Amino acid sequence: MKKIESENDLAINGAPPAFDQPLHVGRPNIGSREAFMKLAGEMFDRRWLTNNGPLVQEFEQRVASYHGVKHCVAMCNGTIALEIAIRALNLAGEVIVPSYTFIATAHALSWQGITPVFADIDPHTHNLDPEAVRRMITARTTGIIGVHLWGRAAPVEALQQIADEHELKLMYDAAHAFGCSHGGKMIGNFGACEVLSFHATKFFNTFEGGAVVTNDDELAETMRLMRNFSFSGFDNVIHIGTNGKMIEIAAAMGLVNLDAVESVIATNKRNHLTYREGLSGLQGISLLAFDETERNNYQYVVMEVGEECPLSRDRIIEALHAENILARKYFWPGCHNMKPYLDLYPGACLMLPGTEKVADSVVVLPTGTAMDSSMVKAVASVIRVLVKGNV
Ligand code: T4K
Repeated sequence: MKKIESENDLAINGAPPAFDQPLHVGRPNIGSREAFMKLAGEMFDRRWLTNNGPLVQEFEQRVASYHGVKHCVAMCNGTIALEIAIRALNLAGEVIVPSYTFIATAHALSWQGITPVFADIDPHTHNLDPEAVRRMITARTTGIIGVHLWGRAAPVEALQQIADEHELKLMYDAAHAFGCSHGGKMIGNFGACEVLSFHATKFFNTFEGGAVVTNDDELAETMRLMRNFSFSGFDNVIHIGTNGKMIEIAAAMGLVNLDAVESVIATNKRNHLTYREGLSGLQGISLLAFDETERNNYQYVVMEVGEECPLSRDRIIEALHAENILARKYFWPGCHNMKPYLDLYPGACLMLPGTEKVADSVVVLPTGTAMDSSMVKAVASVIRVLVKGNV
């Protein structure tokens, strides 16, 4: 790691990069390897590798109790979990979603012939704007999928009110919100159900994995069947199903990582505060804040580059990449600007000014256990030199 003190130290000006090895936004956090190997050994001895094994069952119970929710239905990834929740809720026709989200939120609908209708976000929160949701309701609308972007809760009370008024189903893509709360209540307890992702790049991972959490007994049972081809008993299939099962080795990783989850959150919080200090007072640069009265996982460090910043967002990204800091433009350019949605709604950008603004201004910075404080300080000092030097 090289010190960056002036413009002459910057890689875009011909100096060697600040870091020898690339820094990634989604570097996995990995708990005790010994504990993982022990669970893997026991799994091999049992010869039970998938199909609702004991590790998956234990994992489900621990995730449910961590979120204070009745049911956790573990799946092979967050996208399949979204698809199964959507199908179990009988969503059809049109479903309102934000465009400012990972493409999986929209794809999970389109994959089953449902039209995602994009509502704008509030540029201050990056989450759905309830008034924009109201504007997109038509006779074909059957539901709303809110996203708790960056782990900060969507406007759950307002969305519930809209859903109740219009008799719409409401569920959440909570892929970012493992371990977060809203109004003191853990995520997992809002809407009909909420979908978690345990992908390797999430702060809590099961290699690949996901789950639907819900307090609805019937819904949970339907999803349990659907993730296993809808087999009810040995030779009896009762409705359409798929293969969405979590495997035992993924649950083993989850159990081990659950033991480490509080310490990972503490590291993320420390990194967040170190970035906040390192980036303070820079013209046009701000860091998205978390409500400290809630539980947060701090897994995304979201920097916004405003119009007053002397450098463009893309120039900052280019300069960071030259230093081996692989910052990301999540979720640029917005789902509505990617196919097939671009062809479906060619004029959508006019309806989504908040989405366009935020998608053009965000830089997500590396954090997690792969980043110590000195690395975070070094990334912040690169940005300081860049912005102050106005290169
Ligand atoms: N809804 C929302 C709101 C989501 O954000 C996501 C997933 C989903 C639904 C769907 O859940 P899953 O079906 O994925 O469970 C990554 C993840 O693949 C994706 O899971 C995640 N959101 C999204 C925000 O980020 P990419 O395209 O950015 O991945 P990639 O391959 O560029 O990796 C990101 C960085 O992490 C790279 O710099 C490399 C590094 N990395 C990655 C992996 C896999 C590592 O260092 N080690 C690794 O093992 O999508």
